Amino acid sequence: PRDHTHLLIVHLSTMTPAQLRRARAALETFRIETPSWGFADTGTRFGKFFQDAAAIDMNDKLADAGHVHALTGCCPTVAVHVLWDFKLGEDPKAVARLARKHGVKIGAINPNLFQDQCYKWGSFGNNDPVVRAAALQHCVDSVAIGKAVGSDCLSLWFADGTNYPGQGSIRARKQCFEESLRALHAKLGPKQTMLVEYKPFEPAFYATDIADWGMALLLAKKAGPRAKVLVDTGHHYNAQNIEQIVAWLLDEDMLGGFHFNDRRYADDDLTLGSIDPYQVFRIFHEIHFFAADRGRRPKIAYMIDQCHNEKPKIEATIQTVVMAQELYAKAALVDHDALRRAQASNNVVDAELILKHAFFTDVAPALAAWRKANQLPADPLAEHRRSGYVRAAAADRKRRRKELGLTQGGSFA
Ligand code: AFD
Ligand code: MN
Ligand code: MN
Repeated sequence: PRDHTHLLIVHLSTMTPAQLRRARAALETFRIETPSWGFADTGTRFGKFFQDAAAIDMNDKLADAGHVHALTGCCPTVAVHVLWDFKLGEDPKAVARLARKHGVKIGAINPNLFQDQCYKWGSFGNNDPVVRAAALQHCVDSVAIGKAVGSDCLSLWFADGTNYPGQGSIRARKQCFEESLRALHAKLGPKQTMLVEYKPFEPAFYATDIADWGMALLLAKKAGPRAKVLVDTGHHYNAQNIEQIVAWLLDEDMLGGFHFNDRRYADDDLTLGSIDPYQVFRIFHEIHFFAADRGRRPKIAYMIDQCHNEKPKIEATIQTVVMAQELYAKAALVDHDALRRAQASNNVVDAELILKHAFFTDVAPALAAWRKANQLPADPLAEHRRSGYVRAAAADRKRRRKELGLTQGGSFA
């Protein structure tokens, strides 16, 4: 048998020409969406700390997103939050034009079902049918915004849940969600999909109504054929195997997309790959392996959902984008034929080393070649720092914040 001992000391190996081509091909199609809220001042429930260069309004957010896309070349769309990004009564097409002015387009539309006082006892899970109807109307209005700006994705996260045993009927709330999601699905445009996101806890601390992937899958299936599941990488218990969930959803054709972030403990919204890059690699491996087995690349909305409270916001976003590209390209290098052989023969060590070998292969030359071919800076972060963009934004926005009297803020976006 071929001597594999050289694989045991997995070192940063260089790509073969064939691997370079595979990594390049992966980079050609990889796109990831930045979140408008990632550029604005955010905080925790314990407080919000301003950054001078943080975006104040939608024009700032789209300018920052456009700047990141111009530097990295793979973030042409921006996820928006309806209440934070669209002033009530404002023509959504004006926002779409603003996005185009900055070289980006509007991506996923996120209704806001967790801030208004009327949602104190929940939105779709509220036991008051009047509030449930208001929440559904807000989502239907968000669908209309999506149609107006040319977005094909409605991204639904519900903070709904209960904090104490006995507080609410778990089954009655489940049925309320089934009813409202089905009603919402009926309002989708012909090309729109709705992504149902799950989260085990926070802000509800006893029973979150859509707490795990099984609940999200069931609700999406019952809502209709264009409802899928959204996997937020921060929305799992530490012991959970996220790539296993991803593989199941892929096999059911129910994986709609991701909200990428990293975490040490919970929904910490840290920059992707800052804690566990190998986990993200394994998620991308399941997607590449699925595509190889099926002979088609699944349509998946790769989106970032992070809040940068300490890191400079644009630097953190560039870091996340480049890390995502790198891990996606690495995962594309897994030798699927060798892996299938190793799996078939229960060769556990080789099977694992086949993944590790790809993970430890240096894909920088592929990124460099792709950037060169697309007239992009060789080092997006260095170029950003050289550009003086933050210094100019900080001066402008500090002045405007003062004029607007924006001195104290809530504890979130
Ligand atoms: C918070 C929630 C959830 C949601 C995001 C944007 O935990 O991830 O997708 O806000 O609304 O992070
Ligand atoms: Mn999310
Ligand atoms: Mn979250």
